[in-house]
Amino acid sequence: MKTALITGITGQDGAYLARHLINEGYRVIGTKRRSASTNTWRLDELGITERVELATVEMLEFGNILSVLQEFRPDEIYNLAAQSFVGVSFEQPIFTMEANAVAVYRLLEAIRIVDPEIRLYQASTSEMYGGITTESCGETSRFYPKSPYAVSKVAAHMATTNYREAHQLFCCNGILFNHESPLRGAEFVTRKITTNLARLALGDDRPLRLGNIDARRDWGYAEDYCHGMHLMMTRDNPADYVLATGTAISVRDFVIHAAEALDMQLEFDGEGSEETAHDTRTGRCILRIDPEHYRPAEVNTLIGDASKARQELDWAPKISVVELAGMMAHKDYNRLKSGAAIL
Ligand code: F7E
Repeated sequence: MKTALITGITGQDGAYLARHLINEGYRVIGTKRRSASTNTWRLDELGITERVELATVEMLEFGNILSVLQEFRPDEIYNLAAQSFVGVSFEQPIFTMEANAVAVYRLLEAIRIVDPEIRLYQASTSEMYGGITTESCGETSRFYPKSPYAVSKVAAHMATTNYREAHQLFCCNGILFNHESPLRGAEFVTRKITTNLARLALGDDRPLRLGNIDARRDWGYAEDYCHGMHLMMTRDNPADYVLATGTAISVRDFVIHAAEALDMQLEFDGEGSEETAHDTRTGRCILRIDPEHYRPAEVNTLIGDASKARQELDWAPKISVVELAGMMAHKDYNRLKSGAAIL
């Protein structure tokens, strides 16, 4: 039986990946930070809370990481723990660098000391490209990070590549474009949209408030992407792979698709921060622009080219962004209707 260690197991990707690895016959250890209460709602929703073992690890403590590797001797580590909010990284750049980049050095050093045969998946991100182009980005495209988050992820990406080359560790960077699901955190734009539209569909009259609705992202379904992470770790040789759908739509279009799934037909009026959207069927205001959600530096468009993953991993996304918006909107509607809290 192989053992996988997942840092950040309580997040969206950690939960889907844990379920996948359990189904593949792995023993799954998940790390969590020391705190009075650990929120396992995603593991609970997937019905796997009792099937994973949780270990308390602080990624800022080298000794802590070292001892957890010595104790569990994992075959594979999936490093998903991060300060993953791009907007927050402008307010907490130093913590973001510590948690997302220096922590990766700790992990790489711990692997080198404990057992250089341990395989590492590092969660890289499309944010590293920074939207300098509207062309699709692949593994060799130039990085131009536009936020402290993206800078930290470029550093982690480069460190991972360097340990692969300098110390011959089996480590892969998965450069994942935006990936969403009903388990996405409610602060990210897709889930913010679906939770708020579900609330409006159930009669609440406070409009959804968004920032830049013309930003375009290549949104895929998170579960598909977690299968891709595992495929990278099953190769004979380590390499980096982009996972993406190859299609980008705007935040505005995501709102339209999610609204349609809840029987709302939106019409937009006005411009810039004065723009609003109403439901043509009821006349109700559904969306307002709130400049508070604008970012100091915005990534306008991100589109990924996953042809290497298609060819070498036989990986392809199975769910389109329209299906994804509908799935998330319906799930949030049903959650709210049954009185469940939005987490
Ligand atoms: O923003 C715009 C916002 O926060 C998407 C993380 O998983 O994916 C994620 O990063 C877009 C941006 O995700 C609101 O300005 C408009 O252009 O959902 P998001 P993100 O920043 O793309 C990458 C791949 C990661 O690696 C990250 O960890 O939507 N937007 N209005 C808004 N965004 C938010 N959050 N809230 C708004 O009200």
